[in-house]
Amino acid sequence: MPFNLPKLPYAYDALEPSIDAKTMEIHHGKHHQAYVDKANAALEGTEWLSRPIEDVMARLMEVPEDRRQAVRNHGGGVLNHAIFWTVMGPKAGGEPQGDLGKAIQSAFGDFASFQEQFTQAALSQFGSGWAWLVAGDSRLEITQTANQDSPVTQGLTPLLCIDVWEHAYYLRYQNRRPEYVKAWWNVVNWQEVAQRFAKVKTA
Ligand code: MN3
Repeated sequence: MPFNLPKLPYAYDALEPSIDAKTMEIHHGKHHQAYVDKANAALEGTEWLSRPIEDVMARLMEVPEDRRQAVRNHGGGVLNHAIFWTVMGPKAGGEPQGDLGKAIQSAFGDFASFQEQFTQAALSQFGSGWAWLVAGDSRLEITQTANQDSPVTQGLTPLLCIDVWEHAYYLRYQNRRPEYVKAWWNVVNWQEVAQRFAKVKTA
């Protein structure tokens, strides 16, 4: 069973004006699709294709060496984008409540400090990559990955991520990554992030 392109849980124009419909259409329909196709090609004929992409990326070092770099790049792209779509949504934004809100306060002081540190991680990632809020062994952390590397490969559990590849924002924002990141906060789906966090807590 090869990897599939997940259906976007909202319309391409649902994240306007923060993220424009054309960017979403190309990002999901072309970029994410290409990662799916290339990951499938990289693992063709192996049992790895029957596993969830999370497992494949968590066990990347066990993937045969001659296929590993392709899986790192394209399998990472499959997984990272699948997470990215779900942690955004229409009528979203604001601040997390409940257990997640408390955990963020306890790890970063308050929400504003968290937001500032996460924004800094998104802006300071040189070139293509991602900024993440992850759950480590016992605490929440902000981290960055280059290219399509996944925190899952480092044993971390992704809760929230932002894609800072230029393809994620160039049509509307051109080189103005700070404007993209600022607008992106308005589409963060904290309910989804909280659900991810709840799973970590009960695991
Ligand atoms: Mn992307």
